[in-house]
Amino acid sequence: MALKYWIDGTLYPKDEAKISVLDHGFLYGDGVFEGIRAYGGRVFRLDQHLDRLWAGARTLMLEIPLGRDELRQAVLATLRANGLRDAYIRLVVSRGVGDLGLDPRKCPRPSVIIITDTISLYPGELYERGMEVVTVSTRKNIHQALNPNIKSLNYLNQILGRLEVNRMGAPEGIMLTHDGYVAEATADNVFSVVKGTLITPPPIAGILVGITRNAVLELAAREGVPAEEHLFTLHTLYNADECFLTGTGAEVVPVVRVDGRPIGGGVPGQITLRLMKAFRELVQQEGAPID
Ligand code: PXG
Repeated sequence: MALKYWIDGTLYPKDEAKISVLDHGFLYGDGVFEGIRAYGGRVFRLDQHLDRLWAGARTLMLEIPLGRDELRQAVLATLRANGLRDAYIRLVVSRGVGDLGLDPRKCPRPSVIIITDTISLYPGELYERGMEVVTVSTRKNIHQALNPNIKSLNYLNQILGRLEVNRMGAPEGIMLTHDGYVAEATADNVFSVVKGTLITPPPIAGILVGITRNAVLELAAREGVPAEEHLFTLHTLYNADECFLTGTGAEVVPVVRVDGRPIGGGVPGQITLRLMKAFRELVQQEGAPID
């Protein structure tokens, strides 16, 4: 049976789920989105994803044409309609159809789209052996110009980074702030472990404050691993004992080499492995039940 995608209250077969070329999400990247996971019949941190969606929409003065609980229920209903229990969920709110100018006032009705599908993950071997990442020359947008916590439909900053990552044949890449501090990966947050302390860049680094990142900080506190949010350089990262990335798609993935420098022993570190295990347990325990 073909998957069905939800657009403005109607479920369409995947091949028929289409929006207008005059939608300003398409013409200008004017809109917001979320990537969410369901594990074993539960949606992980759905409320936090909805909070982030609504926060981005508020800044963009984009009125989401349904209530939070209605959207929450629509996500769960779309998963049920597709018989999905382990899934990747993409929520999109676009400015909607307008004229060819960029004025959002010409777009009377934002569109809401819910895509639920199966997820393709990094190969399992990357989680066992760890991944090699590179740094890219494209710097993060400065948050004074475009706040990265608006998870907007304009992802060109990250895509420019990803083009470099692809050319280097790596699975992910690290982006730096305009003044050269480690910020985040193209679709993941970055952590390092230095002398037993977890360090991750602060929001001021122009990062997306990831929901997986926050869950890992909570797990670190629970596990008694000290954690700090502060800026650090590539020199610190190259000399760290451990490194890992976090994201909805990636979950917690060990990094064992950065720009050709082995990190720690060149194998996934002990704290990384503990947090990976704790995260895998958490996603099975927590979350909004689909039925
Ligand atoms: N930074 C950026 C720039 C991101 O896009 C993260 C960090 C991690 O945030 P969460 O809340 O997911 O822990 C993201 C994640 C995917 C995918 O399929 C993920 C994102 C965007 C597009 C696709 O993993 N954002």
